[in-house]
Amino acid sequence: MQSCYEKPRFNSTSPRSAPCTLGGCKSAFVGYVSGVTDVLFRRTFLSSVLFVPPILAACSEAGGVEAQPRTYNARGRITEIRRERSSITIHHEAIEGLMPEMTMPFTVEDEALFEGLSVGNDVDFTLTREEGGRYVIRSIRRR
Ligand SMILES: [Cu+2]
Repeated sequence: MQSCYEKPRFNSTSPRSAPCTLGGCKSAFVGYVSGVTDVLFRRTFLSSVLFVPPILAACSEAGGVEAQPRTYNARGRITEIRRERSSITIHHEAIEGLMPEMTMPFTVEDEALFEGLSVGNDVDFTLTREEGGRYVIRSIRRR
């Protein structure tokens, strides 16, 4: 496959391949669909290599969408409240895409979420799975 990057410049004193220029390479890819495709592919590939990593890095630094953990909706019944441990244990129904029905403790980082809750309450709640596998309740309310 011919490409302007490999086309020798016969009128040059340098034996090395010439870089692509409008004047020197135009005839090289006019009429060569595969050549054009190759050039476009190279440009796309180079764009990806050169520009995507900085964009991803910027997202990470800014706390972009990709950095946020997924949120799950769940429901169940409170079986234990350990406010001093920032923990509520809930017998929850199956959480689609996460886990089957079970009784387990959840971390509650926001003190305000404990207000009005008692053992035996049926609740709807949302949780996130943090790095390291910790499950944190983000919102909870009685049904
Ligand atoms: Cu569970």
